[in-house]
Amino acid sequence: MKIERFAEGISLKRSVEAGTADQRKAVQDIIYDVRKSGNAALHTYTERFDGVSPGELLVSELEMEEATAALTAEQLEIIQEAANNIRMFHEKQIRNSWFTTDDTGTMLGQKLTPLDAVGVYVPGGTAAYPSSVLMNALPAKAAGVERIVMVSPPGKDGKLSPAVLAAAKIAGVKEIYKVGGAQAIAALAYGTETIKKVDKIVGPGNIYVALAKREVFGDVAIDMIAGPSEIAVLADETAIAAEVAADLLSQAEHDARACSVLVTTSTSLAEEVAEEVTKQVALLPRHDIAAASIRDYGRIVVCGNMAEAVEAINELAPEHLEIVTTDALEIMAKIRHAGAIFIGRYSSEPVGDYFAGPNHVLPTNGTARFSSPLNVDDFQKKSSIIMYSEKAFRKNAEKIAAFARMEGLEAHARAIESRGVNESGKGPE
Ligand code: HSO
Ligand code: ZN
Repeated sequence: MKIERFAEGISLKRSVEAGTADQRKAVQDIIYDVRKSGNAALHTYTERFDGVSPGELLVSELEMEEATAALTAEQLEIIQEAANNIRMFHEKQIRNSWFTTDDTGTMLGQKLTPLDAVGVYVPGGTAAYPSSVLMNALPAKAAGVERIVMVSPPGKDGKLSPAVLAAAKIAGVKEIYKVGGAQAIAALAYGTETIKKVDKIVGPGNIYVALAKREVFGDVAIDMIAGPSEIAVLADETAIAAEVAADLLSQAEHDARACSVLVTTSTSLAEEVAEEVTKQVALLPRHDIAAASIRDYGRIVVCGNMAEAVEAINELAPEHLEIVTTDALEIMAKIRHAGAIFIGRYSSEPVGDYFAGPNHVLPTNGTARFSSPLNVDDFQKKSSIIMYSEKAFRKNAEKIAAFARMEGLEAHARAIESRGVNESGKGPE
C-alpha cells in the first residue's frame, strides 16, 4: 500500500457507477418488456441471464423447509441471535405520531404510517448475503410494514441460497420470488400476474439492478444506490498493525473496487500496516479481489497531528470508520461524516456487518455527508395533521387571505372568506 502525507482536499470519492448508454438501454427494454408481458418476460430473462428456467417463481414452503434443513443448528442459532440484536436496535428507532394543541383548541401533528409493501432485492452468487436479508427486512418489520417481498436470482440449480432463505424465514419474510436483475426490479415496481407491485425497493445489486432502480424511481421509492464498500481506520501509535491490516482487508475482499484507507498520526504504524497487508492478503481465499482492491483503492495517509487526521476523515466521509486511538470517544465527537463509527480495538468492522445490531446498509461514495444508514424511518411515511379551531381560524383568516392575494391566488383567498369572513377580513361575530 502506498503511504502518503496528508494534503488538503483528500477524497475517497470515485465516480458512482453511471452505467453505459448500452446498459441503460438494455435496462429500459427489460422494464418495458416486463410491463408489457409480465411473468412471460420474467421467465424469458431468467432463462437468458441466469441460465435456468425458474418454473414456479414463488418459493414454496417445501423449499423453505429444505433450506432450513441444509443449515446446521449452530448456523441457524447464529443467524437468529444476530436477528435478535438487529431487531432490538431498530426497535429503538421507532418514532411515534405526535400531536400538539394550543389554547385556541387547534391541533397540529404528524401521523406516521408504515409503507404497505416493500421489496427487498438480494443479489445472487457469492454476494447473496444472509446478513443483508436481515439488515433490509428487519427495519421494515420494525416499522410495521405488512408485506415484505424478497426477490433474488436463482442459481444454476434453479434454487436460492439456503442461508438466504433461512435468514428470510428468521426475519419473517414469507413472500419470496426466484427472479433477479432488472426484470425483478421492474416486477416489483409495476407488478405482474404473480408479483404484486410494492411501494419501495431496497437492497444492493449489480449495475443492471442499480440502473433499474434509478429507472423506476418516482413510480416507487428506492433506498439508495450503494457503491462498493469502504473502510477508513483512524489510528494512532497504540493500534496493533496486524489488527488494522486485517480490518482493512475485511472490506477489500468484498469487491475489487472496495476502498480501504488508513489515516494515522504514526509513521511507524503506517509502515507496519503496509507490511501486514501485503503479508495477510496473500493468504486470503479471495486474494484476487482483495489484492486488486488494495492495489487500486488502498491508501495510507500519515497526518501531522490528530486534528489533521480528523479533518482527513471528515473529507473522506467514509462508509465505515474505525477509531483505534487513545481518547477514541473524544475523537468520535469530532467526526461529522461517516456512515458507521466503530470505536476501539474490539469494534472490528465485521462486528457491525453481522451482529452488533446497527444496520450495515450505509451511505458510500462520500454520501455520508448527507445520508444515513438504512433505518426504520426509511419504511414509514408521515402525514401532517391540521385541525384548526374556529377561534384560530377567525384570528388568522384575514392574514391567510391576504397572503393568498400576494400570490395572486384569488380562489385561495375566497376559500378562506367563504367561511364567513368578508373581503374586509372581518368575519361575522
Ligand atoms: N460490509 C458490507 C456488508 C456485509 N459484509 C455483508 C458482510 N456481509 C457493506 O456494509
Ligand atoms: Zn462487509
